[in-house]
Amino acid sequence: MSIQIRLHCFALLFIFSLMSVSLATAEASEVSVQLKEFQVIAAPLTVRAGKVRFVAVNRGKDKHELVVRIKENGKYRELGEIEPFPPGVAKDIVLNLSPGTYELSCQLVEMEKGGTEEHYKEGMRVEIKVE
Ligand SMILES: [Cu+2]
Repeated sequence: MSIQIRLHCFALLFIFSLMSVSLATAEASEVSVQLKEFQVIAAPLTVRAGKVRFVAVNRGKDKHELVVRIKENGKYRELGEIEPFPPGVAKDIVLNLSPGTYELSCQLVEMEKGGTEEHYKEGMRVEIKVE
């Protein structure tokens, strides 16, 4: 292979890699999710179907997690999860979602003096729509 052809190959590879990066970024919708005691705040609340990146930030004082579930016939089915992570940290998960109603929640249960504290029951959940 001549040097010139090799250079062309590198240039093409470079262009293709740039194209795939920009396509991947363009495809995914992004939902920002704030977790705190005891609330899940998501924005936007409606996204288009396809790849959705959930960027979760723990703005609380305790560890929280993010569980993504789809609502089917009144029941929830889990699709993905970001394991519990500490305050001040951001984590993300990308899921391929079809149209429907989804729930973002924290399902942590903490042992407290005199009982348990269930983050979900305390209000750590929000529904979003995928269209
Ligand atoms: Cu929590």
